[in-house]
Amino acid sequence: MFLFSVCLIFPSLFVFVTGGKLPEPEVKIEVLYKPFMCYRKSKYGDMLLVHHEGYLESNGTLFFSSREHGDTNPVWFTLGIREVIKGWDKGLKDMCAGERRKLTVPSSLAYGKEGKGKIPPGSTLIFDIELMEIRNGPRSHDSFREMDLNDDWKLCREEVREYLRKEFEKHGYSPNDTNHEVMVDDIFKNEDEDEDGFISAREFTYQHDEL
Ligand SMILES: [Ca+2]
Ligand SMILES: [Ca+2]
Repeated sequence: MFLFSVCLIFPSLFVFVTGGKLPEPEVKIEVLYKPFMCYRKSKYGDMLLVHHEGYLESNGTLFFSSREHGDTNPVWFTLGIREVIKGWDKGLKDMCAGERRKLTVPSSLAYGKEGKGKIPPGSTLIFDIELMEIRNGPRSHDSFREMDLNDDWKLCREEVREYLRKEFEKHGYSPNDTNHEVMVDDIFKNEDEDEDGFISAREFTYQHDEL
């Protein structure tokens, strides 16, 4: 299959010229409990283990509880890579293990106009979330964000090539090494699991081989 991965690396210039982005709606964060001791706070790229309940703001219906079957089924996810709804990525930063928060998430940062399952279209959601544990993510979120030059949450060949060029330059090698193309091929063969011609944040974060 021929994969045509077009990639505009610098669209931010265009955004600037056309007057900038509209402000994104915010998540309302209320801290329900904060432990006295806090050794580390959650940051993008960390893996978080949480218990949570989700309610519809409109009528208070509980649509999900990880404690439905006792305390045995908390959920792991990686913060900041859109593995979960945007409202969680925004609302669970700088949180201590043991902390409990109430998040009020507008639909545009949750399931939007379509809704999902028990969640009707356009629903504002309320979550009661307890952070049980924080672990280091397998790969740095920061390095992904650094490589993703056009901020579209996926890496195209041009971005990976640019990254290699900079890395080689940093270590004093020729920036025009033709081996780079072979390396880019190899990287995509290993990392682009769904073979769509891009390395998504998810594919990047869960890979084991270092770039
Ligand atoms: Ca990109
Ligand atoms: Ca992919």
